[in-house]
Amino acid sequence: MKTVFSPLHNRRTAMTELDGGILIAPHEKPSRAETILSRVRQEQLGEVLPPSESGLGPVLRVHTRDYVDFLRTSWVDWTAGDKPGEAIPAVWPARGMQQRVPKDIDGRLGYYSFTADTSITEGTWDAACASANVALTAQALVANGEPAAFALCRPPGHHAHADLFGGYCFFNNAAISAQAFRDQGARRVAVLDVDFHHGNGTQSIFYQRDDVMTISLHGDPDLVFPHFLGFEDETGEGPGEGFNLNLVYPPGTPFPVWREGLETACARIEAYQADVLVIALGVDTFEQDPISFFKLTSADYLLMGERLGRLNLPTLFTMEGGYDVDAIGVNVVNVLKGFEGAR
Ligand code: OKP
Ligand code: MG
Ligand code: ZN
Repeated sequence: MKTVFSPLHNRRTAMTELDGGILIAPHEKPSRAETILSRVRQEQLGEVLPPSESGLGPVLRVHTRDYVDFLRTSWVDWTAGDKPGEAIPAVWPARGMQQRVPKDIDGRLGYYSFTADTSITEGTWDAACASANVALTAQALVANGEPAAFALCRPPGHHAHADLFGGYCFFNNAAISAQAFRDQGARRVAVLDVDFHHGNGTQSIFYQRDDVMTISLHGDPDLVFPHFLGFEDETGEGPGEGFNLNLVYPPGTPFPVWREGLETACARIEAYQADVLVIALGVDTFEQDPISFFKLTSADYLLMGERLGRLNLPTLFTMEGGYDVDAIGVNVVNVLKGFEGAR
């Protein structure tokens, strides 16, 4: 299958991630994308294409205008205040407080975020736009008849809500792509999130809708990020009731157990009669991942891909997490090769 990749991902090079009470070098770093790209080339997965410029139209189908404006201007606003470091939110409109957009940049950072782990930096806007363009270019390949395509997105997207950044995510590339499929005539779109973390942004964006089904397998939010969404009793709301599914697993979960969840997910997607499938592809389920607690092996990713391929749907893969850079290329390309082997 074809891969879409932009070197502009590199504009997202943060120095800081607030973790464990100190500022560490971010887990979500440029070498992640470069390692995946090398492996795609080494394994001759297929042609590697640059993105075309999609403009903000398709982004604004999912994200609010004020959020997009905030992201575009946040770095300039931050530096205008003579701040010495990267832009890190530190105050939020919590329970009992006003939900108003403040003028001051510190207030706006909190209003438009849900975490402090994701510092905004000079090139973040450019990279987030490039990442959305990568997703939309791969989406167009699938819409125009390719059986599958790989959007090598960076930064990732699945934690981003309509008007919130966090968890290393700014634009929700999977959601933007799912909406683009709908806008181009697909009747039912399924988004399956196999990243270790709950796809809270994607769930939230489509929670009240029945035209995009959202399913995520992930670590129990009682124990791990994003902590405040992703529980199994979240099944959708209003017209969306029954069109969201969360499959939650404990520390140490190995592939044979995780795979049962994948079977459940696949059965739901088949019953839904989806026209097209978006896979939010994170490989932080890996046994050596530094921030996660599942126990998948590199060989397991071949089997994961093979099962996804047997759904026999036009499929877009958007890249999400995975933080063991030594294995990320092998693991991602194993999913894609397993997928192609099944068709
Ligand atoms: C992004 B993706 C805890 C920091 C939490 C958030 C993890 C975001 C994962 N000290 N970091 O889903 O892979
Ligand atoms: Mg997930
Ligand atoms: Zn993740």
